[in-house]
Amino acid sequence: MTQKNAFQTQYLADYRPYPFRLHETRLRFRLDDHATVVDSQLDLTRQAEGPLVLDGGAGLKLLRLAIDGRDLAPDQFTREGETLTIADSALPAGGFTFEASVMIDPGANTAFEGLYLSGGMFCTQCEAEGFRHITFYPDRPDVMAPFRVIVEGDQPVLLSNGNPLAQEPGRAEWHDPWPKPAYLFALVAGDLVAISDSFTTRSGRKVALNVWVRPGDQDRAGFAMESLIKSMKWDEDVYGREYDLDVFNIVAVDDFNMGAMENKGLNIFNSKLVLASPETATDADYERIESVIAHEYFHNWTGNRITCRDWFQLCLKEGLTVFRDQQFTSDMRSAPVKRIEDVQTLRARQFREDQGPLAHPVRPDHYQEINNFYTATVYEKGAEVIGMLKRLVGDDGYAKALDLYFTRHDGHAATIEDWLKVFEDATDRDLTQFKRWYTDAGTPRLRMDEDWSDGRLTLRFTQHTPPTPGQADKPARVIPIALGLIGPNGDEVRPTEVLEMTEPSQSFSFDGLGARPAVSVLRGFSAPVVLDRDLDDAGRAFLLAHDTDPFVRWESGRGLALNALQAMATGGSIDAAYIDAIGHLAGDDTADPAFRALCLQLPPEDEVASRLADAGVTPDPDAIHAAHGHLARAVAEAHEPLLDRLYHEMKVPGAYAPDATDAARRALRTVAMARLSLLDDGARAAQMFDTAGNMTERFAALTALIRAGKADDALARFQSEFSANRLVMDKWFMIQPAASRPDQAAAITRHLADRPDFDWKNPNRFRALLGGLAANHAGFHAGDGGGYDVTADWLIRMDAANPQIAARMSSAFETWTRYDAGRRKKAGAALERIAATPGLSRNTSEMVSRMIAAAS
Ligand code: B3K
Ligand code: ZN
Repeated sequence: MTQKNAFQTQYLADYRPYPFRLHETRLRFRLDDHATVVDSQLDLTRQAEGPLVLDGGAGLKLLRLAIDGRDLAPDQFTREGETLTIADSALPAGGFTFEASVMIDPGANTAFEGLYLSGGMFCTQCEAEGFRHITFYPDRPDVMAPFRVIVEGDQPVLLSNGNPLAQEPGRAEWHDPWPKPAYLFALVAGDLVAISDSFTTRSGRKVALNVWVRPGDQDRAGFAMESLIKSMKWDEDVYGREYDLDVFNIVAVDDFNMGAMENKGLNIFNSKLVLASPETATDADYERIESVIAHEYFHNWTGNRITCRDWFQLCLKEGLTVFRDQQFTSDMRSAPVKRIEDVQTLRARQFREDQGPLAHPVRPDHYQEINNFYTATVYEKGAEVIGMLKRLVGDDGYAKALDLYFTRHDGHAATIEDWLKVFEDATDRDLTQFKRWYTDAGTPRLRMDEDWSDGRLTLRFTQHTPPTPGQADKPARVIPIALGLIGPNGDEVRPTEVLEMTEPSQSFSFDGLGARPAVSVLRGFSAPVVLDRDLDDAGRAFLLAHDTDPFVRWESGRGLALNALQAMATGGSIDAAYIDAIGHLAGDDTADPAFRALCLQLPPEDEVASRLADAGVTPDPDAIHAAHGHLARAVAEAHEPLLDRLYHEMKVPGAYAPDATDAARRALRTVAMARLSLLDDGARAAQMFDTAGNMTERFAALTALIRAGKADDALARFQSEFSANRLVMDKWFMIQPAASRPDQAAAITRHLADRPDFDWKNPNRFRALLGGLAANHAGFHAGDGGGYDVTADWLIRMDAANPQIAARMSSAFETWTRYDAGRRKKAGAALERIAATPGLSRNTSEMVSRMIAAAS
């Protein structure tokens, strides 16, 4: 990828081990809003030639440096940029203790990296490279040590990693015996209350569990605790992994750059992923809380006990931990529904990334700013790659390989090569070709052609991966293709088998078939590829009705919808095949309501644009938006009585429960309501908004009212009812730009940004508003450039306060080269304006220069 900016690029090929071994880290914090003092002692031994270099940000005010208790003179060290180098002459030959005292200003830290204040509470975020803003340290994941931490401050609760030692008012001492890199360090101090429980591990260790929240939030923390206990049990049952400390603490904070962080024994969470009550959280929020609590907990083994050698290996912990949290959710809820949801996310985020200038391999080999690589490719595609591996080696092979991984690499910082080697050793397979999934960017296109003669079906597959930045030609990959055959009467004539494609082009034959079967291919989405096959609408409708694989059923309906939308967005008319087929499915009371709800949803407008771009057609966002509206309305008109029946029958009686069964009914009911509100001028939506006792239905109703242009009253009531609840107000800020008419979205965004409660430095609030606009495809890409402009204005402003958030949000522009010349000119100008901002961060600078490079 071309980079034209002043920042340095880091390369995987340049990895060198740290020349010192770190035996123990001792820290003492004397907390103060603007003058926190951090004393550190590191016990080191030289392992190889090379200077003692420590990382340390410009914000560290140096008070003292010493070796073995003797202060260093100014000529014994140099500080340059973000590094501190100690002169070799100051170091004893064997082991020694390096000491530093620094002063930092948490109250001025708006980047929320390192130690900062959130609503008066001290907290930390150290992954990836935040610890260097706390003190001088070898801030790299392959330097691991046990930690002893003393926290002094007048806050009632003082937390750090590991087990508590002495605790007295104003002072707490913690010991984490498990060697860990600095990115897993955490400290929290504040006025907090806990809901507490305990878990006894299968070997009998009793673990104290706490979910810490601000006073008043306790009644919304119970679901997080239940989720934690389920996760601990599941990891023992399925992966044989036990927890390894006496306490496990979770803390909810309001200002947090991401979802959550897996610090050893002290997970820190964005409060939106902890706090939930029926009145304030949707079913989707509950499901997400359950899965993120699990994800962070699972990191205790996949990430913490076994960490990454360097940040290029990020997918080693993230891909695997996402894969594990997906398995967990499948086990807790409905596996087919979870698989379809994961594929939806993958396509909406990762395929989109792969199609544009930000495409990169699951394991990148260079970066400027690692925080820009916490992406859908590293996470979600990283998980898909593990799913393929499991499919190829089978469940037993996978279990053997994972056991070997845990025994061989426990306590180490590992690489993707180490990961693949355990599979090779455990299963006797050569994974050289498979490794391309880690090193080559891009989504393969897989074409299937069928030939039928004399009872023999021949399937010819051809694969091709389009070029991505810096990678022009890509050799063939191993593609596991799960496949089954369905006879003309709807019976499965061959159950699922996995074909292993390894060549650019390859054929597979099936003999002895009485009649030509329908091919159910890529079952369960067995590989993250774009499948291309000549299948007419009747063929798709047949699979939607008869396939035994729920993913392919859903996919067939989606194929019909995409064909219809594509035709309508380029001047064609409404497609009856889709409308008929979807009616049959929606009315099938034997099918899971969640599955029917998923089938009733239309593919997102952005995905229609992507598909048109793939086919070489310049997408017109307004035409796609209009087609979307027409098709949704046509479904409503054709099936009004059925939708009305579902609206009534799917109402869940009794008290709200966030489980999959009830959530499924609400999903089908709310999608029926949304379709009907296109015909009844929002009447059913207004009724649902008034009477619903839970946020799932209220929020769905509010969304439908905005789409119907009837939301003024509901928005005002929602705002006055929830003005004191930040998380609910984030939904209010998000849905207005997201669901409003595209030609009004930018103006609505500007208007909301002027409100005093648009607390833009809070990442959730900022993401709600600007992310809401970005989610409105035709609104963000409005022809007058208004969506681009308001986004650029706010990215520039945010970059000066919080570079990570600005850089991440800049990916709203990642598809900009798909569109017509007029839009490209406006989006390009907005990107240039961001790039030209004086003092722009490395984070945002890298993102915009990669996106601008796509134009040339
Ligand atoms: N590991 C953290 C993400 C850290 C992001 C740093 N910019 C959360 C997670 O994936 O579990
Ligand atoms: Zn993670």
